[in-house]
Amino acid sequence: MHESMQRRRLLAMLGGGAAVLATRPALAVVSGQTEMAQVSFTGPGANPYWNGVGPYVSYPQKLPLQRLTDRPIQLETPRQYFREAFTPNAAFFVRYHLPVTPNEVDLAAWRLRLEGNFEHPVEYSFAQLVRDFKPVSIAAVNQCSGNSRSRFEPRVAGGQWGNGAMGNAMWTGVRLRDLLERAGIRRGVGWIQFEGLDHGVGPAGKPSARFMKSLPAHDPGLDRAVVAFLMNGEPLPMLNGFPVRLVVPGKFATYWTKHLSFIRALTGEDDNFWMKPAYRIPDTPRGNTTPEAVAAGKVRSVPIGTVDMPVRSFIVDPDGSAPLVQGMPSLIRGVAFSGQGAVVKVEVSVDGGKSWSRAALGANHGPYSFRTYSHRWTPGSGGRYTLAVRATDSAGHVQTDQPVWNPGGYLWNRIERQDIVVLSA
Ligand SMILES: Nc1nc2c(c(=O)[nH]1)N[C@H]1C(S)=C(S)[C@@H](COP(=O)(O)O)O[C@H]1N2
Ligand SMILES: [Mo]
Repeated sequence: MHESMQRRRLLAMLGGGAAVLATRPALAVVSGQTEMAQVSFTGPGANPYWNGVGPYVSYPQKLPLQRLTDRPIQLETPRQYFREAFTPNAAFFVRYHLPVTPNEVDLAAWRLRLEGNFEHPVEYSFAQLVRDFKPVSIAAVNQCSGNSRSRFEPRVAGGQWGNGAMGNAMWTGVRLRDLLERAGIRRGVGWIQFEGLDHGVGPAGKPSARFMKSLPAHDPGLDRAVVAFLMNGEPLPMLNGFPVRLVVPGKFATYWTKHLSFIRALTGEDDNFWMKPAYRIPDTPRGNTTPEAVAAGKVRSVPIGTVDMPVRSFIVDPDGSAPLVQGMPSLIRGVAFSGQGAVVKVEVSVDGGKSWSRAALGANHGPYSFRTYSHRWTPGSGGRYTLAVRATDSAGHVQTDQPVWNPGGYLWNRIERQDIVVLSA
């Protein structure tokens, strides 16, 4: 949609009685048609499925997604929605940490506040954000730090996501730096903190915990960051952060604060629970360590925001649910991305990773987006095959077969495989 049309629609929404968007996630519907058998894979092996194994549940503004937990709400995107570069808003995964999340936001009353050590602490209405700044759009992948955590061996605590705790969207909004520059960051400010509207009893047992995340004031991620009011050209679904969320292209989703309402300039380091001990990775190559090293207290940790997302690629089709047929052309396809440099190459293997062929890349939507790939393959004989895919980014990172292990279950990016059967013709 044309940008000025989007702005007109948003402003119409402000004035036109639809200022309150109600969603009521409490009225979630378990879809009888698509609910899967409840399988459990609590251990000891890694999850063998592409997705996690929760039931399909439909929340307001959402298609049936795979539910991990309801309080806080965690919903995983099923595999088939990753055929396209842009993930539909209604299928986009959902992750919260606190049980009380907004069902509605009154746009007439809502404000984005810049407070703390700014020269000019200031607050903006939704209309001011839309009207008074030059909007920008960027395609970027929102991926949970714990995406694919259920692959970890030995298993680790935390949401047992398959591969569906990620999604790509075209985000439109205001450059974070424009807001920070107008407010003026005072000398001595080290960190910028972000907070949304959700709250409730947190893991530390505090009854009114808030989810707060901070990045260093000079982090290059903040130069790319956008305070987004549109997702794929539409207002954000409530569960994805209506009315605005922070988008930090290249960084893990934990920094992409939903319902963003407070931006704080801090002089000291932020050591709230969500910065320490949560969301930290070993200060080692690939964030890799061992249970033994952790038990021995030998692992120095840093916030996961210290790194950008490592390169990954996924097989969406074929998914192993039906056999292919000897002599019949088929399409191996999926998506790839990296937070550390644009995807420049995707390779596909039909022999479990022994030999590789270069796949064709789909349209380029910028370095932080999903890039689709496809590879036409005509199986020459019947039998069992293991497909594999690996991507390379512009910084030269290539996916490997080495798994990663850390106690948080973060940074998984091993080469993906899919077993399939080919029928003899
Ligand atoms: N306000 C708020 N923002 C948040 C979170 C949260 O719990 N509260 N979780 C973060 C994490 S860890 C993830 S993975 C993403 C999930 O984004 P989504 O729900 O739009 O998919 O939101 C991030 N932003
Ligand atoms: Mo996350």
